[in-house]
Parts: sequence; C-alpha cells; structure tokens
Amino acid sequence: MWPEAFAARYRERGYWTGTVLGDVLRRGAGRHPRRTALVDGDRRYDYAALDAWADRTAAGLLGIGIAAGDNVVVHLPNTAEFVSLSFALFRIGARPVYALPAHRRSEIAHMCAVSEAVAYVIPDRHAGYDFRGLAAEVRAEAPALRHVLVAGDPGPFTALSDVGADPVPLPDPDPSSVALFLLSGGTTGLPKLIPRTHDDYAYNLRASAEVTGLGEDTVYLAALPVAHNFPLACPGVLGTLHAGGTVVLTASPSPADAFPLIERERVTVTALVPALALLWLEAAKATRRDVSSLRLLQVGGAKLKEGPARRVAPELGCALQQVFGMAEGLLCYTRGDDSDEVVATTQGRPLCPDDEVRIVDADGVDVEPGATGQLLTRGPYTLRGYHRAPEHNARAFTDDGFYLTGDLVRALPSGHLVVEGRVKEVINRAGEKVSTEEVEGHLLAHPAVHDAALVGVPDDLLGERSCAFVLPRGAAPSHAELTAFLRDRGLADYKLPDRVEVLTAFPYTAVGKVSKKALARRAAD
Ligand code: OOB
Repeated sequence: MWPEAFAARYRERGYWTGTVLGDVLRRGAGRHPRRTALVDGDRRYDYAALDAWADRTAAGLLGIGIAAGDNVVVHLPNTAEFVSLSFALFRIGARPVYALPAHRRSEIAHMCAVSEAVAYVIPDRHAGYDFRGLAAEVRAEAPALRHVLVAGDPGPFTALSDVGADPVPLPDPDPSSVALFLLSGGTTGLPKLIPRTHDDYAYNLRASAEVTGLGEDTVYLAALPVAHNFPLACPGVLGTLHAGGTVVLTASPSPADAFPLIERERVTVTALVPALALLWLEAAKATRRDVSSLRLLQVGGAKLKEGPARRVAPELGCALQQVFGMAEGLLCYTRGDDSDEVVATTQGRPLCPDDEVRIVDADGVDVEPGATGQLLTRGPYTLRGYHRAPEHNARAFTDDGFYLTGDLVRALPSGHLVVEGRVKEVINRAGEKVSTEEVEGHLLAHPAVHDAALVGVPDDLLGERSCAFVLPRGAAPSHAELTAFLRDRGLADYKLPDRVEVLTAFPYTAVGKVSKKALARRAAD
C-alpha cells in the first residue's frame, strides 16, 4: 500500500474521496431509481432493482458466513449476476478475485490458493463449457474453499439465486482497504493478484468516466469480458453506473451479436481490443444494422496501428479514443480535444495529474526527452505491490515505489505516450496476455520435451500469435499432442501455442541465454 505521505497527498488533492465502491450504485438508486442501469438479454434492471438485488445478495452472503476480508473467486461471464454479485461483495467488504471466462483449472486453482478464497462463483455452462466440472476439480485442490456458488443450474453445488436474504445492516468497509483483486497479465510464471482499494478504484472509474465524457445519456456496451479492468472500470461498467448511464452486456463481441444490440439499445460507447476493432471495421461496411448511435469507440489492450485508427471515424461513424492501460493501474487516454493526428498515432496521456511517469534505459537511467525506454510509473491508482509476492515485488518495483511496466514507450512534448514495444516476456495475443515463462513451464512437464521457448510472432489480425520452439527428448511431440497436454493441465485456451517448431538446438546470446530474438526472427520467416 501507499506510504502515508502519498496517501495524504492523494486525499488532499481530491483523488481519494473516501468513496466505497458499493456506494457507486447506491447513489444512482437514490437519485434516479427508475432509470435503466443494466440490460442483459431480455433482463432489464433499473437502478433501484439492481441496488436491491445487490443488498439481498449481500445479506445472503453474510448469512452463509462470507465476511469482510474474505476473498471470493468470481469466474462469471458478462451477465447481470456479475454486476449484482460484485456490488454485494463490495458492500460487505469481501473481495472479488476476478478470473477471466477463458481461465481453467491451472489459473483458477492458483488464484484460489494465493487468495485463500472461501468461495468460487461460476456459471453453470458458458460457451459450451460446463464450469461445474471445473469447480469439482478446483475444490479438491483448494482447502480454504467453503462454497461453490452457481449462476444457473447448481448441480451438486449451491445456486447463487438461493443466496439472498432480507436486507440487513451492512458493515462499513474502510475506503483505504482492498476492494477487489485483478489479475496481472503475468510477466513471470503464474498470474499475480493486484489489490485495488475502494479509494483508488473509485478514482479510476470516476476520472475515466469524466475523461471519456460519460453521462446520464451514456449507453455502454460491455463487449470485452467484464472481469478485465478495461471494460470494468476504464470507465466501463462501473464508470457508466457512476455516471448514471445504462450498461448493456453481451457475452459475444462479434459484430453479428454486437451490432443488433447497438441498434436495439442505441449504444453510445464501447471498448474493444484492436483485433476486434478490425473485425468491426470490416463488418460495418456490409451491415444493414443501424450503428449510428455510437459516439465513441475506445480501443486498447494492445497497440492499434495508425491505419485502422484512421478508419474508425469515417467507417464506424464515431470518434476513437486510444487507451493504454494495465490492471496494475496507470491509464493513458487520448482526449476529445486532441488532434486527429494525436488520436491516430499515440496511445494517450496519463489520466491523473499526479501519475508520475519515468522512461528509463536498461540501467534505469532516465532517457533524453523523446527517446524510447521502459515506462516506470507511480500514482494514486497504481499498485505498490502484488498480493503476497515479496520476491516478485522486489523486482517489479523500484525502491521508491515506481512500478516497472515492462513496456517500451516514448513521450511527446505534450505528454502523450507512444508504445514502441516491450521488455517483459509476455505475448500480447489480441489483448490477452500470455506469460511465456508460464507456458514454457507447462511444456517442460511433457516427457518428450527437453527444453522449450515460447515467442510472439507478428500477426495482422491478432497483433501477435505464439510459437513454441521445442527441443525433443526422443521422438518429437506433435502440435496436437502438446496442445492436448496443455489443455489437460488446465491451461486457458488462449495460452496454447498457435504453432510448434521442433529444433535440435537453441540459438544462444553472448551471455549464454536462449536468444528469444533469434527465435522470433526465425518464427517470423
Ligand atoms: C490492459 O490491461 P492488461 O493488464 O491486460 O495489460 C497491460 C499491458 C500493458 O502493459 C501493455 O503491454 C499492453 O497491455 N497494452 C497496450 C495498450 N494497452 C495495453 N499496448 C499498446 N497499446 C495499448 N493501447 O490491457 C488494459 C487495462 C485497462 C485499459 C486498457 C487496457
């Protein structure tokens, strides 16, 4: 957490206001109870109804013994339950640990273990996958887990809809306490948990709503998985509810599903990763759907190229906002009054006047203005340490609390940043972050794999795809065999190598490390 001098400054300057996240919805319910807060398919909830649902769930959770300070792994897709449950947890001071729908046993078991979660919340089925089977496996490995709650048919577990009770007086969470955990993209090994406090996340969503121009007339389409920081609070679902707008949920961001919703609900704002933005641009040419209500398209999570960036306004008929952010904190946005040039060619500038940014060379020395280097940052909504990861924290932060983002950027005199690459060992596959070390670890567990190295290969659509180079032990395993093996180990699908290449030796660097650069060149050829 932040040293007291910083906390005092952030309060004094009005970033930290003592707001708890449960009140974001409470205030809207008081001011405009009958306005539509949330749309999930045919289900529509006004602010009062969503607020009452969250209160009933909060009471029910307390009733089954979930209390302030407890952690709950929330593994729900974009559904109304995700939203009501989140507010219920915020209100009792229990902390959601947000898993992505694509995560499987490996990731979930790890999250349960690190957070000592007391409950795990799943849908019954989603996207053709039965989460109850997963829950049974996870439960066997997670001694602290007391409850599995299911949205839908509970099978052997408890129905989330049965966890409801008449409202009871709720505790008052400390605004400086942890409100939720987000997952890091994972620079090393397994994903790390990022603690976000009520104060810091309330600022994150409020300031994001302001900079994005959200208001009561906003209709926000949550097309990306809402467990991710971008659609959750940048400004996303929470920022929209803060602004008094309407959130529309969809589990599928494909144009075929999203465009009819945009037409039906008169959606004004949405957020996409570049790969999806490309699909939408293509689909917009041919669609008969009326998407003219769209006012703003936010694109982030990976670098949007200049070409597609310039196509957004003419082809989708809305403004573009580039968003360069991270679950760890720092958010950069292009602004409404930035020139077209800046919006098309930069990844925005930091949200907060007190976001401190340094750009350093390999020795940690600040580069000349305009030169490229690693981005370091510190500020009122950027973490000071991952949850229970002292060794990793010692490497991921400077002594004075700057977070090493692993991103290579350069700054314009205006403060806008241009993302030029990265130093961290992560593959950014359509905005989904794949830790090479994590996947290599799983590959090495295969009996026919002597050594393995995963690299990113540039890809027009996804930005990057993954290629695994393998040194076999005996007969070389096939791509299909390795994929099946990794799936079996409970790895999320997006982490499976897109390609496997078998080598007899790795190229090495001068200091004797496997040369990922040489491998990447080879994979790109
Ligand atoms: C967002 O968050 P994460 O935690 O999934 O990933 C963060 C990383 C950044 O460090 C950077 O490497 C990459 O994703 N990234 C971008 C980018 N936005 C994120 N790289 C280039 N250009 C961009 N516009 O991805 C995230 C969180 C909140 C808002 C938006 C994105």
